Order: sequence, then structure tokens, then C-alpha cells
Amino acid sequence: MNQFSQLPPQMSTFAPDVDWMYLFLFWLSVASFVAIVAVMVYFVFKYRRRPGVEAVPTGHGNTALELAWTFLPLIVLAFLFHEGFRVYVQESVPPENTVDIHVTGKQWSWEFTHSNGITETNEAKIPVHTPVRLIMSSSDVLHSFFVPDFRIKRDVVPGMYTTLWFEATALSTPERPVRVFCAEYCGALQGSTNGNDRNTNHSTMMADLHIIPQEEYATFLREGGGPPAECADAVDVNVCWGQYIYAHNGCSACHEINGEAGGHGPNWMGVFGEEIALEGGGSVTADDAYIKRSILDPSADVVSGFGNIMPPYRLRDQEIDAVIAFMRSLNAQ
Ligand code: HEC
Ligand SMILES: [Cu+2]
Repeated sequence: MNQFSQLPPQMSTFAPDVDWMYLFLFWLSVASFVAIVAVMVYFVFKYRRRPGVEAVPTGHGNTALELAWTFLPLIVLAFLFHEGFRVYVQESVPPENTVDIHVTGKQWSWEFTHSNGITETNEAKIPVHTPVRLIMSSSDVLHSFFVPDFRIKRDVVPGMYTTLWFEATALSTPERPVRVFCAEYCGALQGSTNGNDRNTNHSTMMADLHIIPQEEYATFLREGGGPPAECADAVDVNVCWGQYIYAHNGCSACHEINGEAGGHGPNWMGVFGEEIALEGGGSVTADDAYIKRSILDPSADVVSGFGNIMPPYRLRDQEIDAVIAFMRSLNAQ
């Protein structure tokens, strides 16, 4: 039925209800359209002008007909309102024992912070068959958290919290994660110089939700996340992990790694260990502490010639070590 109706897969407990209402409205509209047009065509033909036939005014209305076309739509509308309100209330009121995940929207990425303090950017692990509550805020402008597969959407607003809850009904595959979109136009970076526009505007503000078994999520909460699976066989796991972060956390939108000019931020090749000139005079040696500070608090030291446009990233120490290892490996090339 989904393929026929062109709706996305049903991945949450809300999806069947929402789809049912949508399809009911859709087919009711199709049926009404066909019926009205059919009667219209029939009348046009039946009451066409013919020689020798005088036009006769119709009588004074038909009580039965008028009652029918007043009350039938009223009943349908009342029913639809009732159903819509029921699902709306369901979506608005989370159950008691939810797994809570904090979400921060920012130009142009999504950050998910789990109850163990671990933050994931542009992707998040979600336990299946578990009510999950998202506590959402924005660190800059209005965004909107939209998950078509779950049939949920809510604005993400700076300076306040909005919440959203859902229960995923099936595991996702790595090839087909559950996609999050931003449904509130939230700007774009002017004058991209490096032709690399990934994550530099509203339309690329997406995240992948990975729906995993409950036990796997419990293990993650207990033990934390290590390097991604694809780095298991890498020569240097940390370098591989750093490159993964570079590609997946949005760094690649502003930082080049090939030594060529261009980009909204400094090229990473040849940075580690160098003397970096700072905006407003002075300089600093690019050691581990400097890199860490540049990631957690980018406005502390702004590199000369660049604007203060990098948002702070809440990477864990292990992840920052991986980024540093990756930056060092670039120098050796
Ligand atoms: C929106 C663009 C943008 C994004 C996205 C971005 N950065 Fe930056 N980054 C900059 C700019 C601009 C600077 C230079 C100004 C400053 O120091 O704040 C910079 C500076 C840095 C520096 C210091 C580099 C030097 O040459 O001294 C590091 C390290 C860094 N970024 C790491 C990261 C990491 C890691 C990520 C991804 C998790 C990231 N950045 C994402 C724009 C960005
Ligand atoms: Cu947005």
C-alpha cells in the first residue's frame, strides 16, 4: 500500500494513524471529484439547448437534499477532527518512562546528546520499540526537526525548549537510515569559495537516525561509543576516526585538507605544530591544547584572515585526539 500511495516507510507508532487519515482524505477527495464532474457532464448534456424546448425554472428546493448535503459533510468533518485531535494529543504527550535525548539545531547541523553525555553530530543511535523524547533547542536561528519516516515535525527555537517524542517500530539499515530534515528555512553561507557546499546551507541540514536494538543502545549508554566500524581494520584507528569525524561532522564544509587555498576556514594540512598568527595580533603554537580549544571554543583564538564563523563542537576527548591524529597525518603526506 505504501508503494502505491507514495508515502515514506512507516517507521514509528504514529505513522499508520497519520497515513490512514491522509489516505482517507485523499480518496474522499478523489471520489467527490469524480462524482461531481460526472453529474456535471451529465447535466450539461441532458439540459443542453434544443430547438423547440423552452427553458423552465426549477421548483423551490428539495428539503431532503439540502439536509443531506449539510449533515453528511458535517459528520465527515467532525469525524476527521476527532481523529486528527486524537493523534495530535498522542503526539504531544509523551509517556512516563522515555529515553531522553537532547537535540541542538545550528547552522547547519544537528547535535544529539545522549544521557551518558556523548554527543553525536548529524547522526544518532536510537533504540527500537522504546519511547524516545527529544528535548530540542537552537543555538542560532529557527530550525524545524522533521522526520518523514516517523511522521513528526516540530520547530526548534533559540532560547527555549521544545519537545517531541516517538517510538520507532523497526530497525534501520546502514543503507537506509531514518532521515531528519530541517523544515525551516535557516539561511546559507554567502560566497562559498571552495566549491564544497556540503553543510553550508539550510537544504543540507540533515541527520541520519540509526535505529538499533535496545541491548545495543544500553551498551552504548554504559560503555560509550568508540571509533566507527569502518575503522576497525585501519592501519591507524585514530587517524581513520579523525578522518571520519572530518567527513561526517561537517568540518569538511569549511576546512580543506589538501594544502590548496580556498575554504571558509584554514586548510588543515600543515597546521599542526606550526606558529599560527591570530586575528588582532599575537600568535600561538598549534599544539594539542590549541587544537582542542579551537574545536570546543573557536572564538577564543581566531586565526588571522578568517572570520569568527566556526560554531563550537562538543567533541569528546577521544574524538578530539582522533582529529589531532588526523591533522598530524596530513603533515606527513
Ligand atoms: C562554518 C565553517 C566551519 C566549520 C563547519 C568548522 N570550522 Fe573549524 N574553523 C573555521 C574558521 C573560520 C576557523 C578560523 C577562525 C577560528 O580560529 O575560529 C577555524 C579554525 C579551526 C581550527 C584551528 C585551525 C588553525 O589553522 O589554527 C581547528 C582545529 C578547527 N577549526 C577544527 C574544526 C573541526 C574539528 C570541525 C568539525 C568538527 C570544524 N573545525 C568545523 C570554520 C569552520
Ligand atoms: Cu535549519
